[in-house]
Amino acid sequence: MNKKVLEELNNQINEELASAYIYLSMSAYFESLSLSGFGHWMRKQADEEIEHAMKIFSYINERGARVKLAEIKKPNFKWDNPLETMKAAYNHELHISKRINFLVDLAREQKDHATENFLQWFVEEQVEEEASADEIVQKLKMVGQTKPALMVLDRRLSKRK
Ligand code: OFO
Repeated sequence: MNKKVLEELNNQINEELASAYIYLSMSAYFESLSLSGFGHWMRKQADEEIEHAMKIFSYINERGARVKLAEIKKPNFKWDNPLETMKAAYNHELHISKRINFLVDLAREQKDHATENFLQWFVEEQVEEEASADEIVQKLKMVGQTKPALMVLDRRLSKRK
């Protein structure tokens, strides 16, 4: 496997695990506000991020290359309010989308067609990742300081499978 592509795929494992860490921290923050529906949603999000990391982990192994794990960056501990937390989640997904696009460009440049093809799943997934975080940001903007509406949204988020 091309050296640069391998290095960046390994970096992406780290990015995905760091995403899981960020969302777990957000989950704990929401739990501390007694917003357990939001907390649940974030835990599910963290589970998905670990799946993303493991997809790349398996792919590298399948290609006969070597997975190299690195330190995971400490996530933020506190946010100002639910809206700011969800905005941070949305911005984080924009960052991850940029990373995926960069990886696709790199695979293309290095003529690694298998990796370019493998990454298409992530390209699609990022559309969904951005949309689901943004949807909650928009709803929180509508809810504003209205507590009952926030509780309704919290209940809705608790249903995430
Ligand atoms: Fe792995 O998509 Fe979110 O970060």
